[in-house]
Amino acid sequence: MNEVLKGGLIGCGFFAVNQMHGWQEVDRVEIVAICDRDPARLTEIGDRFDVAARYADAAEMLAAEKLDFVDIATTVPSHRALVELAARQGLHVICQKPLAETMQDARAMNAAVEEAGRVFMVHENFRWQSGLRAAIDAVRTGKIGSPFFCRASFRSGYDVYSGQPYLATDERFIIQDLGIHVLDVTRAIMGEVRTLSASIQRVNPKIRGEDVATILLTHDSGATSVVDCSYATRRQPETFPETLLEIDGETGTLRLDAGYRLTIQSAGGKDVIDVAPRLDPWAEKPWHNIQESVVTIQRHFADCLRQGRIPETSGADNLRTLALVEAAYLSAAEARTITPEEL
Ligand code: NAD
Ligand code: 89Y
Repeated sequence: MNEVLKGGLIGCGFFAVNQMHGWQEVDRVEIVAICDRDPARLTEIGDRFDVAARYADAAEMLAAEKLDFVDIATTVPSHRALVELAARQGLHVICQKPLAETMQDARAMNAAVEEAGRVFMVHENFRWQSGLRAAIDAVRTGKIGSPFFCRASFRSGYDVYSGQPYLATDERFIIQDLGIHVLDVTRAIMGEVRTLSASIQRVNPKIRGEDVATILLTHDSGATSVVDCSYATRRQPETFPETLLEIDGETGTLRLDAGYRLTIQSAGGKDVIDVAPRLDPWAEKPWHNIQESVVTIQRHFADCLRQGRIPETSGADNLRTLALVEAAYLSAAEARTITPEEL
């Protein structure tokens, strides 16, 4: 597949700007049409990225345009209908997280794209961040031996509500929005999860959902992880949007510390590596970490389409991450340990 891959973007909101910039960085991919039911947002993105084909309705866009894939950048309530629409049109799909509001919806979406014989991938981009990817690769290549403990920690007081107001008003907040990424990274490093227990808190009285979550995982391997997330942590330096890691393996340890500093210690000695993300010309600190990972994950999607490969963060793979999110809410609600496999 040497020709240009033609994409249509659905949802022209806060994060879509990063996705549009990201596609501009990927060779032989072009977003030829965009869609948003909000005319102001459609105009803003259309003018900024010089896209002439603009639609208020996704079905109309898919009927009128000749596309290879759609990139769905809307919030979760619309994901299932849009993925199924794209599947009916025989298109490849890349969809934002959280993939769906329920496991049932997520399974139906996977089935729809599979039946169409197309590629389905989720924007699960944290595991593509430079620092987290370096840590994943180090563990996968045996630098610290078999890992038996992981702490994956995201603690911040950054104001995410002004850019994403729905985070303050949705019933679910930090696990569904942010913990989902940290759980996914933990899966990528430590393998599949056997049991999960979680406690959640709301510290900020002005929001509806939980802004603190502490999750204990046991893995099929016998290892244990702690995933802790907070948007109520007032500290300096403010580390948004860094996920910090502490991993103990049978022959060494790995730390990903604030400031993108990766330390790997083993019998062979100690390596301290700068894994800071690059700052693309269009990127903005402190978001550059996430912005770089958007380019990387979108490039992976395009590579998979061209090479006929299943993406690492495929829709099917993401069912396992989504099950951890559901398990965490269920565990917190019922104060019991959950086996995500059963969800
Ligand atoms: P947003 O509300 O700013 O933008 C969503 C846009 O989609 C809106 O303009 C809305 O009008 C449009 N829309 C909704 N349903 C539509 C439909 N059926 N047809 C056409 N347009 C429709 O939301 P956002 O903050 O940009 O977030 C979008 C998604 O990106 C969310 O799921 C969020 O969790 C995710 N996100 C991911 C990351 C990441 O790092 N992966 C970071 C931030 C946000
Ligand atoms: O929506 C979230 C995400 O996916 O990354 C950070 C974020 O923008 C706010 O928590």
